[in-house]
Amino acid sequence: MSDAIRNRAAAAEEVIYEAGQLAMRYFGSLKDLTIESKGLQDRVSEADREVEKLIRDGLLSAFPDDGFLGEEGGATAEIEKAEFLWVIDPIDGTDNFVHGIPVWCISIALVSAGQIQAGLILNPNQPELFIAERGRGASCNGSPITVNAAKSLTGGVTGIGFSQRQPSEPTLAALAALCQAGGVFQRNGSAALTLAYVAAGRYIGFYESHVNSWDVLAGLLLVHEAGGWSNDFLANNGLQTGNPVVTGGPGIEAELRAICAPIIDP
Ligand code: LIP
Repeated sequence: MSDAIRNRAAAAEEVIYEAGQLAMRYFGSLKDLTIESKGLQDRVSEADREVEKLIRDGLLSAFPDDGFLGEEGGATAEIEKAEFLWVIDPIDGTDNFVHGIPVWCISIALVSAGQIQAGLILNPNQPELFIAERGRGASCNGSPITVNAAKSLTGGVTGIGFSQRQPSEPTLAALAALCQAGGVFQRNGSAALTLAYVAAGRYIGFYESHVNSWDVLAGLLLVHEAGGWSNDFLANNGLQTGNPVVTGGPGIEAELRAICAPIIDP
């Protein structure tokens, strides 16, 4: 782990807590929140934008040469040339947030040399801070976490993601196969928080037929550093165009990859 990565991860930990305090202030006054639609069941509020601005200003003031890719504000110039790139979802689970459901989080990922080097996910509602740095394991509020040891899909709950931005057939086919295999599922509306829960062993796995990089990069590093696996999300320009995601603990890899084949190879 280089000092450049360590210093950035430490700075991100300070920034994410400040962002969490701002987000909770907005969450506590939803009646005053301006909410807009980005598309079918895809909302954004001033909370998303203001939290992302706080994170962007905090990180780029400390590391002005870094690149930045945020869900709401987009990308700084030529992110593919940035030695260090921040990938941010200011509020993942926005639909829960704007409806007063305390199932949302803030996700910050650091990418360098084509790999996710650090990931931080804060759920200020608990509060729980999940952190991973490549090669240094994963933790929740400072305690080490590991993926679930389930040996089959019957061994726990599989998280699923779904939005109207994607055709439903592949997701429904995988869902049917999961149920026929004796599994159960839960959609909580936040890919990032679901991935943090996979890393902590609370869900045995997760899949969604298409997500954006800002939804999942921090969570995927958490899962890998907690002993799990995933498809190669960054393949085929996943950073800028998104990809399907399937991930989980080692004991269910073959089974979950098989039922998600319609999603991974549509
Ligand atoms: C959400 C994702 C989730 C997806 C939702 C939404 P957002 O991100 O985390 O997996 O199913 O439709 O896109 O928009 O709340 O940041």
